Amino acid sequence: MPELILALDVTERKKARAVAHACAPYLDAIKIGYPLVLSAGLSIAGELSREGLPLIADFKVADIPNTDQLICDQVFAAGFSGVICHGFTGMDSVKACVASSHAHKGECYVVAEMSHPGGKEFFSGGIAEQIASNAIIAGADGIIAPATRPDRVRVLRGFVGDKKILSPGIGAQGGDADAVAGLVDGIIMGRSIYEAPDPAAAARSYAHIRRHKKA
Ligand code: NUP
Repeated sequence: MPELILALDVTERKKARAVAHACAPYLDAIKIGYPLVLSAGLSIAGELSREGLPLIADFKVADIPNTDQLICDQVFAAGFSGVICHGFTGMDSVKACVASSHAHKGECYVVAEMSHPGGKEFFSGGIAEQIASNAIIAGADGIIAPATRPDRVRVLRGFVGDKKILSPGIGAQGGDADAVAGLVDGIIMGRSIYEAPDPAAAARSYAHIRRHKKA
């Protein structure tokens, strides 16, 4: 049953809190990243975590292992329950993110293939498959795979088994929620919820997705 994860990429603290609060009953998690944290400050994490939902830090951490560990330690100290890192940095870097995440009883997700058109330029020719396999060997809790390319999600599922696949790219990026709902564990959705005239109603309208059975 895929979870519905709100990508809260608004850049105004008050709006972020209002949207999170209004949508919370219809969500399974909230994901924030640079747009909100750089505008509102890291303390927004503590404020949003009061909604009682898992809070994922989409910082796409991509550095040497020591720096990765320092970054992830700060992420979890700030109140997040999960972090997204890149996988092209190599096994040692991913392992550092996983180690910090698990030391804090959090989760670590590795970007295997990105959802935008440019995501095919370098995450191609077997690279995404290799990143996905490495993520699993490194002990990650799952991968990020593109809802804009359900065929690729299907392929990557073969490399991650029962680990989670969280999938962005629905709506604003052209992906169709129903096309991937049966393939993934979580659907990440941003603009089609937070830019809607009534974000809570928009979030509620995806309730049927949360009932899909995984194929
Ligand atoms: O490959 C990725 N594609 C993607 O859109 C990896 C991501 N982490 N994201 C994020 O998902 C992106 O940064 C944004 O926060 C969210 C999608 O938002 P939207 O296109 O639904 O507004």
